[in-house]
Amino acid sequence: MSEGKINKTVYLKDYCPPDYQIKTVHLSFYLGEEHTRVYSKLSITRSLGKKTPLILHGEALKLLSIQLNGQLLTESAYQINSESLTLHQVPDYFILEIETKIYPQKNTTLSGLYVSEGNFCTQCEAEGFRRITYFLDCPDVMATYTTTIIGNKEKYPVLLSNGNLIDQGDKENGEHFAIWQDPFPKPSYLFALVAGKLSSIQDKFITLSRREVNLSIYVQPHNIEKCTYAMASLKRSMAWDEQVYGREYDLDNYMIVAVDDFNMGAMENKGLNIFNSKFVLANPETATDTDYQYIEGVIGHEYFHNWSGNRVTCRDWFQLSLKEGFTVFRDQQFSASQSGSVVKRIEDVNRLRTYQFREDAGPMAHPVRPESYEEINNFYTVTIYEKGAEVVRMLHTLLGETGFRKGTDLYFERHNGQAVTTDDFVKALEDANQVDFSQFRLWYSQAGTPELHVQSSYDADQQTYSLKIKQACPPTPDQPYKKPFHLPLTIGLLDSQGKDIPLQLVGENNRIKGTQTLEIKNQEETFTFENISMSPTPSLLRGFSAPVKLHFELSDKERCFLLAYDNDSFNRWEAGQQLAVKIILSLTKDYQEGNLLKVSSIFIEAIAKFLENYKTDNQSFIAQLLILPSEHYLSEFMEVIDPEALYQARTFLRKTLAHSLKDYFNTIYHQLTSEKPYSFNPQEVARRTLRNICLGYLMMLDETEIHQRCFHQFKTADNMTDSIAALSYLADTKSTERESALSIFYERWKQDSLVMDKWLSIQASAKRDDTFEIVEQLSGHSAFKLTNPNKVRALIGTFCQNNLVNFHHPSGNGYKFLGEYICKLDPLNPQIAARLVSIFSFWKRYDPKRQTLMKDQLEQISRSPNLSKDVQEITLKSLKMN
Ligand code: B3K
Ligand code: ZN
Repeated sequence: MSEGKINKTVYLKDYCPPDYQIKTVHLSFYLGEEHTRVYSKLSITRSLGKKTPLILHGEALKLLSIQLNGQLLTESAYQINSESLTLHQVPDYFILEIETKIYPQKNTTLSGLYVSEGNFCTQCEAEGFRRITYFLDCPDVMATYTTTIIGNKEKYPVLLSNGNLIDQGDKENGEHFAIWQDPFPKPSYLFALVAGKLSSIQDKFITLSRREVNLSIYVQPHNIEKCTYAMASLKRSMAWDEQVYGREYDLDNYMIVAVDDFNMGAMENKGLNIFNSKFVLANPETATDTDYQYIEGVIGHEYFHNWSGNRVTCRDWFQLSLKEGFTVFRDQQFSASQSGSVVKRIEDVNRLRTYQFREDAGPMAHPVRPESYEEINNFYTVTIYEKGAEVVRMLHTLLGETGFRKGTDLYFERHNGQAVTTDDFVKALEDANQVDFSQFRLWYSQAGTPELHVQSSYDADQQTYSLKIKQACPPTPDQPYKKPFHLPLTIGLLDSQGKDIPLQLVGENNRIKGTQTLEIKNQEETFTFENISMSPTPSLLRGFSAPVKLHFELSDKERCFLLAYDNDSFNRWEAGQQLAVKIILSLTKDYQEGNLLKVSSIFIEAIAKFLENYKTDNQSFIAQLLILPSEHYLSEFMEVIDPEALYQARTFLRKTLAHSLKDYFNTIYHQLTSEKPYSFNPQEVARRTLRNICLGYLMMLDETEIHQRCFHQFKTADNMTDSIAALSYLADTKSTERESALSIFYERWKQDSLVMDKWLSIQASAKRDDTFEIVEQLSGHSAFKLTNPNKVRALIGTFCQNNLVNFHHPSGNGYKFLGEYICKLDPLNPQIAARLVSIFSFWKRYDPKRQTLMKDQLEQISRSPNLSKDVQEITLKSLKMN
């Protein structure tokens, strides 16, 4: 364990409303080259009858002075340690003025105030504000902020903070100032400041009530041409939120700033979002279709937070999913509405089942509303975000579109300006619809992925069909027993023609056409449908109506039938995935046992049918069908994960498909070639995706002619999507084209940091046997920078997280490499280091030899001196030492 420090656990059950409230905050920042001085003036009220001392949070601060009601305090009047400032004697209402000194230029944690590419910016969520000044840094302390920024005019011509600009002007010595005022009370985590040399694009949005909002996107001057898509996405998000949720923007300005050094995707600071430049900057030459989709999604997400997060915020950090789960659900709805296809749902479910289900079954498993944490930054997880969104989606399904909207209207109206809980959210939905969600609330308090076991029976005499459903949820670290969940199970029954049979439950009068949602509440229950004249093929969990694992026996023939006919597109895709999972897992077993590998023709024939109809069928759907389940996803089905066998099995299936369907792939590849210049719209995205997937299959054949074709595509493409697809296939080969392509790409793009991230990650994901050595070399390359999270994710993250066969090489080299990087990174940026530790969290899922090697690394990390809270929590929980 690290020297002497033991992390403190924070418990939900200990929550108390704050004894003091801060009503107004006046901040002045004197930006300097070596340090920055922060002057803060707070008006503070003590809650009635409270006698406790005032304890302000503060970290990495140098206190210069404190005044209470204008009186300078001497050192005996307060106590200070590395985390707080305590004042024992304070009146009921008072003004506190505090001056601190901070070092943004040296701040590599990217939390608090820091410098990225010469520009100042902030990141305060969750607890970064306390690294700027002493404060009650909790979300239930809401104040109005007035912020003055003073800095050198030439170095920092742009000075921004939340709200409205109320004054600006020049000062002496080449300095200037700006004063910003945010009229809406907000928690400190939504505070933001930006100062630097930035250019901007401007636009306007007229709200429903005809108010004009000025929109600006600020970037480094050389990126000014790359902001138009982000701006268009913002305007679409604003219109969508008005239309679908009746939510209008509330300030006169909405500003977005892009920075290169950022710990996550973006931050929803009130009126002044700060973004990782990866989610703002795009043009066809540098950004892929996927980048464009992410930009739209993240811009939407941060914008939607203005209501679900900012106007109504969280009472405490245990309620994080109140804003994140709901906002992810909103951004998923938004993105799906823009592309109009099932692909968004497929991608979201894939992410959930691959990463969240794994988290739910691992040492860091926690409920959507956790009971405790040591370091809150470790709880920005797939459970809070993605499972949280599924929980909101189930509420939406149970209430229907109209009922859900009634509920959210009441929620926003009732809690506007408040810091509330997930319980308040559910209560508003209940009250608006007169329903009882008490059992449903278990989704917030119980961790683990429920499993549904379904059995069916058909009674030809009675013409009835029954589904018997049992649910169970496996134990998780702090919760050995679970109560049954309340969940929506959406189903359909297909007749022999593949048409949905109208459904009527025994004893109910109404006959529902097609899809019906059953409400499951008990550990075991049976639903019987009548007037079913033939034994149907059931389509269960349509649209993935609940975040559960479904166990239901289907024959391969039945799966192929669903794949061909199910009118729920998600389940059509799911039937194909299930077939592929079954085939790959059985190939994996054969590989392990040294048997000959062979693929049955039924799957190949089913795929061929879709390829035949590629002109008329939905191309984006066919593309999804051709993407085999990932090694990550497949590994969840294995008792003991064998990365090598999985990789070989999956590759074997890809090669088999490539050989058997070569002619289709060739034809489609050629037919889908287009001379039109790049444009980003659903049809074109589908065309490019399908065409590039065909190329990927053809590249499995490892033929010179195809290598050349791939190289040709790489060289001639007018857009990054086609160019990078080709490059990534080449990077996997040992062809001569590989080296040329990588170096052409490097020479062309070496000045563009985001494109260089792609160059790094493509090499890190290559399945070649020398990838580890290449990654090691690249970690010393000038394109890599340890202090930049995007670079760390691109190289180290990609190799260790996405290149399973190489990272888990039995030599343990990959593990050692990761262990060393975690230790190097932790003193610089604990949040990013902790993310990397979680890769080791699943060590128990592997064979004993790999287990020992990974555990050794975890133990070594746990022994390093001055370990951060972040890394310590995940390391020790993974080792189960606390
Ligand atoms: N709310 C931020 C995440 C902050 C993460 C702090 N470690 C971005 C988002 O979810 O919109
Ligand atoms: Zn969010």
